[in-house]
Amino acid sequence: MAFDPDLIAALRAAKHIAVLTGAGVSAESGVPTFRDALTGLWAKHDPLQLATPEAFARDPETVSRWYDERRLNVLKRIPNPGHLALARWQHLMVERGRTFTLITQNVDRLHQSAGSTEVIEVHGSLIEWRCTRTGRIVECRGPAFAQHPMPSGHGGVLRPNVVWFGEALPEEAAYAAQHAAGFCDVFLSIGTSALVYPAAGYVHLAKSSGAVTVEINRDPTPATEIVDHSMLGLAGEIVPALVEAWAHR
Ligand code: BV8
Repeated sequence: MAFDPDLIAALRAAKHIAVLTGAGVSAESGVPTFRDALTGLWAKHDPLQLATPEAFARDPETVSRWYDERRLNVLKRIPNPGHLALARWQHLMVERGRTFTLITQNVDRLHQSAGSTEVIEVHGSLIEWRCTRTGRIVECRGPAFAQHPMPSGHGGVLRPNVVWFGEALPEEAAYAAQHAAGFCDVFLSIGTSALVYPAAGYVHLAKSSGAVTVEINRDPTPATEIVDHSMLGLAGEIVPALVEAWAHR
């Protein structure tokens, strides 16, 4: 796979690289992308209507079932070459005394399974659930919940520790993501429809801060016309080839 020499030169010169990933990076691991997440049983629901605090308040059983089903699916999935290449890239950058910040909208923890560290999860995680009364977070790696919603044991019920539409991003994650986007030399948006804010704004922040911007995505998105380099295709194919091209002089 051939890459624009200017892109490779910019990546090799970069002291700080920031990456934002979306569901497209996990698609090849068998995790439905956010909008496909409703195939089969969930075809009748609109994700924007399910992934909200109002939906959980109105119909906690349906929302709890949907998230528990998604949780059980991601627990069965393994990282794909795209995840593994990003983890390798981070370690090689650190070895070279440079920084590599991975920001993800994904809630499946596959980046961490691939070996990425200090992953900034701007939309939380399906593996963590939290008590609606105390806010206490528990990791849930077990079988399907016996009840929907599950009692937390602390006077509330368990909700997924994800960011729903209309909810603020976790403060620390939002700050770290914005800082990385504003200070990087190269920003890559990979496998995301670039539709959901504030995450979709990071590529614009990077561009206005003088970074070289890159998009790797199966389909064009609103970000496609503003980035410096756009590559259409599968993350599991393009990302490993890009890291290989960057690593070898
Ligand atoms: C906030 C976690 C304010 C949950 C997600 C009107 C009313 C209410 C809110 C708003 C509004 N207008 C705007 C807003 C703000 C809203 C928003 O942006 N809405 C959009 C729809 C317009 N944002 C919010 O509400 C955010 N919060 O604004 O809070 C606030 C401030 C202070 C105090 C209180 C409140 C919170 C947004 C977070 C929502 N949570 N996920 C869950 O998972 O259930 S969003 C979810 O969808 C993802 O996390 C992601 O962010 C988003 C899009 O998903 P993608 O990852 O991009 O996946 P998608 O399926 O869309 O696309 C996949 C892409 O991959 C495709 O382009 C495809 O081509 C590509 N692809 C597929 N396969 C491959 C591939 N590419 C490469 N290789 C492949 N193999």
